[in-house]
Amino acid sequence: AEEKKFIRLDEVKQHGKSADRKWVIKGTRVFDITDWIAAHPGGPVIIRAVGGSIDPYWDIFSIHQNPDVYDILEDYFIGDIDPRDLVNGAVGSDNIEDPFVNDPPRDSSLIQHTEKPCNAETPTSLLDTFITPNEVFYVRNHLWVPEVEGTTHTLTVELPDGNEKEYTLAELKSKFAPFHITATLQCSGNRRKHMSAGARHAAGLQWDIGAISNAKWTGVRLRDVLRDAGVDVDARYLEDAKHVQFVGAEAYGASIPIDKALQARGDVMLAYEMNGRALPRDHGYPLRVLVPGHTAARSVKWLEKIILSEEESQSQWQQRDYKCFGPNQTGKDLDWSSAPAIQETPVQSAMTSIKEVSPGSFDASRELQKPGLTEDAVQVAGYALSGGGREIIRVDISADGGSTWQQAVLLPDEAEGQQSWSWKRWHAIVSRPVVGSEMVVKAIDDGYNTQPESYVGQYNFRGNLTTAWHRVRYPFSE
Ligand code: MTE
Ligand code: MO
Repeated sequence: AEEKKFIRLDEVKQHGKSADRKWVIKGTRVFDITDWIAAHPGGPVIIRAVGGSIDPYWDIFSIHQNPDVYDILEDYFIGDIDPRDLVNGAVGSDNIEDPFVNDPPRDSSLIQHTEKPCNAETPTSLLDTFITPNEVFYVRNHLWVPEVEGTTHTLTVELPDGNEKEYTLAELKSKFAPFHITATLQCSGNRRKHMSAGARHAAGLQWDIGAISNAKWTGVRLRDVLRDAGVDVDARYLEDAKHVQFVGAEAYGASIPIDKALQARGDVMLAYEMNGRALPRDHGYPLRVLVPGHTAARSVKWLEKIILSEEESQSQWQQRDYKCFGPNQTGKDLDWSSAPAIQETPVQSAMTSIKEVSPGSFDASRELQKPGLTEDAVQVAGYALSGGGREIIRVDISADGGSTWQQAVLLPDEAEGQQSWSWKRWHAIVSRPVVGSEMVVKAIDDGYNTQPESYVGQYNFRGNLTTAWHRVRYPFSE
């Protein structure tokens, strides 16, 4: 029998990212993966783990929990961790690097669904301003927050012919005209909790109504940068360039169709400021894409590379997670390629505040006052949004579960941008519902698209794009 080789932890640590030979630990076993790194399907992100344990990374990238992947690793086995370095038969947790150690601190008013990675929604009480302050803007991270240097950061643009062009952040700022827009970002999973409750359990984070926020963004036009990099942005047809892929510094990636990227009125931005300040680390410092009118998954943070290609991004976030199937189609034996990735989003609305008011006691603005109101009433407010730059033209409110309706007042917020990229806030005063009845909201956009009535018909097993009528039962405090 072959003699067992034991390796000390300190020796593994010396085989980190600057070493010639790069080692990783899986469980208590050591592998020299140097010759395999270039073939890693996930790209150079694997460098992050060398010199230590890959277990915390494999927990995040669950795609690795698969016999084929274990087989690949087996070819590179070089020995076991020396028993003197084991605690109860395992590598002690203080020797396993936490990928999230360098994440930034977060505002305590955010509602955290998971801490590592950070997934936190804006509390309902803070969803009622047109602009969401940076500190309480919802956070949706699939991985850790990468440490990116603002002063030395460069963006690489790869053209279909393989040529590359590089821009430092400073070059982007000085070479191209800055512009700004207000735009809402909404996660595809916003309101998933309602779908789980109203139909059946949908897989994923159980967001309430706060995986959505609105900000004023400053940056340069993707269209201008692509033109400078050599793309014929006015061509009617571009050979080999059907999609624009975005790669984040921590390994996240997604893409959008070339038409959206090049549209003169599409306002796709490489953003470096959010509400007048440098992007916070959680929101992509120092550079992110902002794809207004599309699901927020395409607005890649910590933007490092742009690739023009025939194909969409091959990331799991383009190929799998952010797609919708029929209510009867479930994860087993599903042909993921049969559904397109979510891009533009449907009509959405939600109630963010419901207050009981008595005649004469309104704190609402004057346009909301109903002269002659003599009964107790309810003042309700919320947001409404459509995708693709379509504008919300009407919001309907019902105080009796959807039998009778009235129109809310749309607030005159100053949205900026060439199309409608921001949520509309609305207010209404309605009669007080009878006990046990539901307040309901639905919105309509300028294509007369509206929201479905029921979660059951809208159900999809990943719980994406939950937009069925938002309902709240009276009395409101549960
Ligand atoms: N970009 C990177 N690099 N990594 C990510 O995890 N998450 C995406 C998108 N861009 C993500 C990303 C998703 S799913 C959403 S909803 C938005 O970022 C969230 O943006 P925010 O955290 O600034 O609100
Ligand atoms: Mo998302």
